[in-house]
Amino acid sequence: MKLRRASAIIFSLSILVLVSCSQEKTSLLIKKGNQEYYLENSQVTDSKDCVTFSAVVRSSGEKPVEAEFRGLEMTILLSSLGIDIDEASRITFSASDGYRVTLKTEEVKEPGNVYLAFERDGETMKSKKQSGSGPYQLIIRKDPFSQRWVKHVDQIVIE
Ligand SMILES: Nc1nc2c(c(=O)[nH]1)N[C@H]1C(S)=C(S)[C@@H](COP(=O)(O)O)O[C@H]1N2
Ligand SMILES: [Mo]
Repeated sequence: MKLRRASAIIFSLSILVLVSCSQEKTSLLIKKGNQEYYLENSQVTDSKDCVTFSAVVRSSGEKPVEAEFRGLEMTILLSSLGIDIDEASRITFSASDGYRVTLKTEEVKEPGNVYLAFERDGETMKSKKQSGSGPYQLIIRKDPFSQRWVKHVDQIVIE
């Protein structure tokens, strides 16, 4: 009898572990020198600094469309974490699929240009697995081409 109860407990525990592991984690790593900041999804999406902005999206094989995004301006996200970029020269955005883009700090500092978005047209951006561009996408509003709009950003390195 005891053995049966024990195996029932072990069985339910393993189900619990399986369920929690199958959930996609959407954390973001920001690095500067030996400083490392792991951000949980809610730290980004519930930030008081979130804003809504528009940008023209150019997806391969489609006409450009204006979309409404929600996210954080990069400079504001970094300063809210206490990360100073005044002495930095470049910022690299890497994605889970290996795609990566490096921007000069000056470009990131241009007001109203570089954002990290998590919502498009009122909907949470889906992950690569769910064939979306999220959960985070780098938006460079002044860039007329979208090659540098990194989808599925999971790491930001300041150098
Ligand atoms: N993570 C990631 N981001 C990416 C890419 C990619 O392959 N991986 N492709 C880039 C290119 S070449 C374009 S044109 C835009 C738009 O890609 P889409 O047409 O697949 O939406 O995303 C850019 N960002
Ligand atoms: Mo492209």
